[in-house]
Amino acid sequence: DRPQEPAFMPKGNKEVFDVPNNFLPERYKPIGVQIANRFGEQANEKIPLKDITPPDLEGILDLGRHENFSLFIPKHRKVAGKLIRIFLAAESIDDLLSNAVFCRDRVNPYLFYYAFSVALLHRPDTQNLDLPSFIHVFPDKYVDSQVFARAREEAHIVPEGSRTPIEIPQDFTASDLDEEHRVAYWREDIGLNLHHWHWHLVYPFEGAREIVDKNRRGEIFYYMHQQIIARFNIERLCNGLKRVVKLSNWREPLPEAYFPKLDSLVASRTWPARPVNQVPRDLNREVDQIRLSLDDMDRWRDRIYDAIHSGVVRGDNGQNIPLTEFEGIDVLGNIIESSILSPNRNYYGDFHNMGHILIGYIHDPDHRFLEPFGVMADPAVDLRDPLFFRWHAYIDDMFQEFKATLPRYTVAQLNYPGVTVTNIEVQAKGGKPNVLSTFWQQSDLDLSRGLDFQPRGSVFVRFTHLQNQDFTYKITVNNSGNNRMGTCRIFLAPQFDERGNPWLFRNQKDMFIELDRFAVSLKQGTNTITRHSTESSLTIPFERTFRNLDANRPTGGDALSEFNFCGCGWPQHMLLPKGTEAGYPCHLFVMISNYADDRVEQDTSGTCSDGDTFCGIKDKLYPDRRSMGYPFDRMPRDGVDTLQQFLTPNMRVQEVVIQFSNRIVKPRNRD
Ligand code: CUO
Repeated sequence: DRPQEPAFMPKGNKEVFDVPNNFLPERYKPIGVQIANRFGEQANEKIPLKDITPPDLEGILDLGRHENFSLFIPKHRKVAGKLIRIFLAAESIDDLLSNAVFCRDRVNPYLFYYAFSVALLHRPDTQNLDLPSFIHVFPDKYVDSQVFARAREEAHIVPEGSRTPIEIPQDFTASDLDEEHRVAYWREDIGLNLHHWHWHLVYPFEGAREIVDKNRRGEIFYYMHQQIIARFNIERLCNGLKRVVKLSNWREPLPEAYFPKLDSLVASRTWPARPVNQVPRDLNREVDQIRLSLDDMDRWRDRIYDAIHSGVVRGDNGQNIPLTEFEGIDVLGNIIESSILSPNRNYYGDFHNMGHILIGYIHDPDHRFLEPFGVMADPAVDLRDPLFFRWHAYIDDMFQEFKATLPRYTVAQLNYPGVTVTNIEVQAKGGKPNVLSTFWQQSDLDLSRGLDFQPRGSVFVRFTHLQNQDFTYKITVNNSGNNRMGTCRIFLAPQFDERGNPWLFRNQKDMFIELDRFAVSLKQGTNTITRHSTESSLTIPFERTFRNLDANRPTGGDALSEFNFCGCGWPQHMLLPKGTEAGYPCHLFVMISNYADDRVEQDTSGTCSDGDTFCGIKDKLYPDRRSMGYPFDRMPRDGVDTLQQFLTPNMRVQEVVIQFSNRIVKPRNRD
């Protein structure tokens, strides 16, 4: 009963592939018939496969089947790029399927899943194909390792129907002795980690150019991660912690420890832990083809700052490329991340990605202990680690340094003459006006697919996560002009800093988190805009984050067929910060901007566009022409010290509180 690799086959389906004998790996060829019979017996359908010339897997197989895989590792990127190209090049769906089946039995499972997902996401002929959710295929990346032994026991001994969900304790990675643990519920939120992983699936930084080169991808890298940091900072303030300290010196001990308590079922290894006060050192790991010195990091940093301060980037032919007011951030995003769209990767290096690697291998920089990488080196799990935020705070600081060089928005660039926001009210279901409410909720997750080769029925784990009560915005807008359109932009920030003082605008602007953005049509006179929190352009519904999380839970029809791209989006249950039991005071900011300056002409019908604030819209332009983060992405004009001074008539601020209730709501259907 050792855990097997998960089957790439929908649970409950009784279909098997009719695999041609020459597809089988050498060791299975002599017993091909027996294997086919064994699985064929239980199937009611055999799916024929087209016989193909096997793809060239040279290099790809150098990554063993029982090793861990990460996008950040250069050697892994190379093989992933090659495998993606194999899947993209397949001429038809039948060819793709045969290639996939051929590879599935040979290639590292994480690598296979990643490359196959990217291909399905980007091939025009696979847009309606479904992909098993990452959480179902690899639950070991998200769930306390102790749960698996208990789940297996449950699956083998207890008949389906009599099983009870296995509860994952909320505090399984540390205790309250560790300050950082106060926000572990946020870092380790399964939905948040899935979002982050999915984002990197949608925005690969290497592979084929056609899958990397997406509209404003460098800028969206900046913005999505900037908002993660802003949200994490608010979460910290809600829990009595200071804003995160950027990791700017990679020669100093790092006090933040992390003990993930995850086991990789594929690699049959525990994810390495990082004790307190580890110090980064030069990496020299031949096995991963990594050589990285701290001096490299210094050099790349200095060159990037040179570019920011001079406003000019040096291209790979020595040409000068100006960092322009609107597109500069996109170029800089590709440089810092870096992606293959970086205009000069030799010179500016691979700064952000290598930072992840540096910390990910801090426990074994020269591979003398034969240890694999830690969570920081894998975008599926890195958000769990406190250092993720320290590193990304540094990355964000670079972007902010650039933003500070841009012209300030003038009143004319902010105002929408004749449009005045006269009132804002939010109302949570069953609550008081302008009081938002949060609480703990438990949800169940079926582990059975990631557990065992043969489905033995559902085995549920029960986890506890933050949740917010649905709420409604009611916004009153006066329009003294003709009928016209506007873009309603809603943001939220804390009213006070960590010492309880009111903010200077130049600091508070970085704390604003985007809650929603949508077009409104304004008639002449008074308009009342009503908008529900679940309609947010930021979020996707709980069911889509987890997809089939619970068979008893109703899922929308679109949730299945459009999972591929639509799985990207901030989870609805994390829309609001936790707040405090006393009620956490926030500024709710609403702006109606001039639609003529925001609009992007394109037809987006038929594509899923919720969650587009962080994820864009597949194969389309980013649906807002303004700089991402507008109007908070730049330093304020002269004379503006406070939020109130920043406001133009088309903006308004309402004081609201977020009230946290320390109660746990049980799953709707199971108990
Ligand atoms: Cu998403 Cu560093 O980019 O983890």
